Amino acid sequence: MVLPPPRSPPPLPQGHPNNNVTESIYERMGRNLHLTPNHPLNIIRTEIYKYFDDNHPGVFNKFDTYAPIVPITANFDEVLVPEDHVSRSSNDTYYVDDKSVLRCHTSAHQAQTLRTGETAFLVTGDVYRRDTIDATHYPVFHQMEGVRVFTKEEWEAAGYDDGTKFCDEELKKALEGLAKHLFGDVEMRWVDAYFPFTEPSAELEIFYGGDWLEVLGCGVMEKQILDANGRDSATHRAWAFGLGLERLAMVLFEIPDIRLFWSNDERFTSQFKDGDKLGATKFKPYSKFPPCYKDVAFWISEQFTENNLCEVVRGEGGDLVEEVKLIDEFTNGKTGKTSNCFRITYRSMERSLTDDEINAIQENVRSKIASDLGVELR
Ligand code: FA5
Ligand code: MG
Repeated sequence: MVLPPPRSPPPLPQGHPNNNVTESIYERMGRNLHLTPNHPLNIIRTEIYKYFDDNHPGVFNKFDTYAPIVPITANFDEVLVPEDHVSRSSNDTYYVDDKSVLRCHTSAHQAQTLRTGETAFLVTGDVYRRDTIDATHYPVFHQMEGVRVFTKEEWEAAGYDDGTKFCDEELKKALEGLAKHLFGDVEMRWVDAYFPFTEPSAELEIFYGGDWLEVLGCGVMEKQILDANGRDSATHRAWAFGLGLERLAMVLFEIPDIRLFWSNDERFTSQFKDGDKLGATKFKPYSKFPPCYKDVAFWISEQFTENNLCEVVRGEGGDLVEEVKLIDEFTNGKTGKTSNCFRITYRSMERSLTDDEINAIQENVRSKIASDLGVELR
């Protein structure tokens, strides 16, 4: 498969003091993996659409080209994220300037889409988060938002007088059905969760690779969001969910590392075909190259965060970085200073790495840590 050339990224105002979008993130914008023919994310998006269309013909409208730069109000305020919520911090979110962010979830489009009069819709797109680094977390990933609004007549006709209860049950049924459609018999469980925009809320986990993997968050939309966007909550209720497309595709195709979705290597891209029978394709690893471990220890300061460290490491090492993990922490009784030791795992999915290459990257990582993170290397 030949990937189409990347669309030119949307204009990104540079130089604003709030702008914390790094080069390596900027490069990912406009890649549109979820719309790339024969890409696993395109295949899973299409399968999910098919599930909803087969079960509810003509009900769901789809939006998958909304731009990822959104107003702060859409990303946070319109979905009731409190002023002091951690997700608003520049440690967690990429700010473009003082008015806009790279959306950190597709929920940023809930209110806007409701306002245009839609009652059942699926919104798919790339989302951006400053986050930790390991096999199931990546700073750019893809979500699909689902929303369905019901009227009082609908839940009463189904024999319910509690619209919230009706929505909650409809939601769980729809998502369990989706998991069955995608994976057949798979072990799954519901876990209680909290989101500012839903009540009650839950997360679905799937047993994969010997552990529980969180694949989605969901719940019954807060009435305030309905009321603010043209649906009187006295006569309307809605369910909403946000799926992690990479996580679902990892389970479906047995893809072991989230970095692979960005690979242009033929040995990866040639393995997936639009329209293949669901469940027939399993990723065949072309080989596992050896990892290279580098530890870095430093005295932390108050401003130090793991997300900032991950950004520095990703900036220097790119997709050669497989994991960044805290392996030791202690506080010196006399000075009161706290030391952290992180282990960085470098591994290419395509070739063997040379010592020289990794040593050079690690040297750059060390000097960036010392100059940018306000810590003292040990
Ligand atoms: C949300 O983003 C909510 N907006 C979901 C939601 C929508 C809840 C509507 C209620 C109603 P959360 O932060 O848990 O929730 O992310 C949702 C999913 O995105 C996760 O379950 C996971 O599958 C995926 N995900 C989260 N962070 C990452 C990451 N760094 N890399 C890859 N996938 C991720
Ligand atoms: Mg979650």
